[in-house]
Amino acid sequence: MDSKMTTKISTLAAGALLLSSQAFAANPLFTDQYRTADPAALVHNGTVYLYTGHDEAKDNKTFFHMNDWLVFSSTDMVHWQSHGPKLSVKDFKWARSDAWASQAIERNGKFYWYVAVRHDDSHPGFAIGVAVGDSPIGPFKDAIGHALITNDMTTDTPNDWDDIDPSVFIDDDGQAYLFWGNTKPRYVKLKANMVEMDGPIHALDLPHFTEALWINKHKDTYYLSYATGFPEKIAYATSKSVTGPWHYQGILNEVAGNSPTNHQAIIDFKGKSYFIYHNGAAQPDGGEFRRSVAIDRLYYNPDGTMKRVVMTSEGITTPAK
Ligand code: FUB
Repeated sequence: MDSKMTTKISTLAAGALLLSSQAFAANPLFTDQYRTADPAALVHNGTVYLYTGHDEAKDNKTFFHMNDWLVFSSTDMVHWQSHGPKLSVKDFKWARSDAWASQAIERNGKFYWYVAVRHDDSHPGFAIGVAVGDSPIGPFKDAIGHALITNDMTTDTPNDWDDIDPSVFIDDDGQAYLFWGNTKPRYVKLKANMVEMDGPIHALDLPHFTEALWINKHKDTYYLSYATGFPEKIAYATSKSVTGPWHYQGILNEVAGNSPTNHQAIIDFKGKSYFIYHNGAAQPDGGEFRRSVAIDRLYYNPDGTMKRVVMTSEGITTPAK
């Protein structure tokens, strides 16, 4: 959709000119139809599904205006298909507003999409709900008819938006975990049905944690990345177990252009690793409340640490095959 064909002129050592065509997905990725934020990605059957928030604020002065979530897909990280809005605050009868960050995951042929929304007055504050569908692009419906996590379950933070930014993970032994949080990072085990907690909520200790948890495993190491400070950079910690202890490894990504929030998804796809995030760089009106998703390569060091992300405007220039 948004990939561009360029004609590139490069100079050979001999001084001759070579004309070559190259497909690439420039950053930010989607600039025509939607402002997109808070990316989450799911690799399924040779396709990457990208689940994003949808910034609809008219300008960058007031606040987020977010009503629904969008889905895109790609088989090469360069050419993207838009599937449009696939889930909305209105699909959760108990929710009032604010379609904030989300993540989808597959289990036993069903697709569970965890979302942060503002609850109605019966449970003031933000909450985490879960929708379910039979395919990665839905249709999705509220899986349980009530929130999975409500603000009154976590009472040790001063704000009422601490229960946001869900990141879900299924470990090699089949145990599922839900991570989330603003100000304080937390996790809980999920039952195999993916829609009920299985035990107590645990608090994590991550330095200078703000929000935007993302958990991934690469080789034999678990990675917990998150937004730190404000304006936000992305930091990360590593562990040999999904439940920790977590070892802080420093900054992974600097503040993303023209956006004080930063929110990442990290995937391996067709032998390469990718860092998916948002920035406020879309012209002419990108910014704090009108963000757009961008993708750059992520590289791991031989010792398992991550190299700092190099954000580019070119984006992904080599299609994954
Ligand atoms: O998009 C709304 C909120 O901004 C998200 O939940 C945070 O991660 C930040 O990106």
